[in-house]
Amino acid sequence: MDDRFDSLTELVKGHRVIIQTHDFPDPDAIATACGLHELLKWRGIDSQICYYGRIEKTNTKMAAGILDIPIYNADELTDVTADDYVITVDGQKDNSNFTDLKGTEVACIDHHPYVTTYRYNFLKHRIVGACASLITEWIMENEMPVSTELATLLLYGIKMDTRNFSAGVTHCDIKAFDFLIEKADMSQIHRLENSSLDLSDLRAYGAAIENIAIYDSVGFANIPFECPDGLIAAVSEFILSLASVRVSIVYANRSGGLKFSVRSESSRINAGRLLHNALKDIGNGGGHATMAGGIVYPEFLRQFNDRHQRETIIRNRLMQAYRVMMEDE
Ligand SMILES: [Mn+2]
Repeated sequence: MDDRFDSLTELVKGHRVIIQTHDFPDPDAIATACGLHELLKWRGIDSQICYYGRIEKTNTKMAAGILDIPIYNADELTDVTADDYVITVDGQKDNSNFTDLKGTEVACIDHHPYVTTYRYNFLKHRIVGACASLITEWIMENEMPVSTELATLLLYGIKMDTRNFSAGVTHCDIKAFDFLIEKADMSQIHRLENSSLDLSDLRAYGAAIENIAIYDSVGFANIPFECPDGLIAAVSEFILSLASVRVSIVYANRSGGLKFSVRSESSRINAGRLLHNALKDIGNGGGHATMAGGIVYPEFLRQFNDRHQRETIIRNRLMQAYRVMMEDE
């Protein structure tokens, strides 16, 4: 299948087009969706952007406001029918973070490991640092004029998903950076980068710091209340910044289950595989080599009355999976 932008426009022309990001979108998902919206508009194709969940973090909300494009909560789009064409961005249909929208998924633009068995009519998929880099590639190939605002948003999305060009960076991301850096408003990016914490976020950091435990080079921390995915991930990054921690595992309550965020700076530990192996049968998990997410199902947790007992079992499973991977090399 060819992944040229022209092929996508051929496919969607004459249909109502909806761009769906993953649930609880992050800056990369927002940037990708807005970039695609602008590309389509440039070719005379109208589209609407939507997501399920919420836009949770302050900096993501700020990013979503950079361009004057409405971004809908999917619940607001009550008139979607099966005839409408959906393009999923920064994720794939049937991913656990992709609530099904009523329309027909015809195309996917994504940079995560390809796991869905769903057959799209069109696919632009490569493992690169950020999905926004794939959109920037299309902008460059098609020589679309780029506004300062769009360049700023795309570059911010790429910086966020590559942890400032330090994780999962590919040639594609570097080329996007090279193209966007001259066009973006760097002072606005600086402002976004320094608006990542809400006062309420500090509660989660505080709770995690209270109970952090380190085994070998694995740092565990629990946030003992419900909190947004992005915040769990941010706390996980924070724990990883400890010199003695090479793999951080942070988890929080999630509708009766436990939500996990894992970060790895060890070349021997693939975070996605670690979570996948450890949570088999009791939940599910997966993701990239350096960052991963997962969940332990409420059904598993309900077998135990004692919170510490169940958490010990889960930590042991994770440490077991960790040791197996360390010995594998
Ligand atoms: Mn992404």
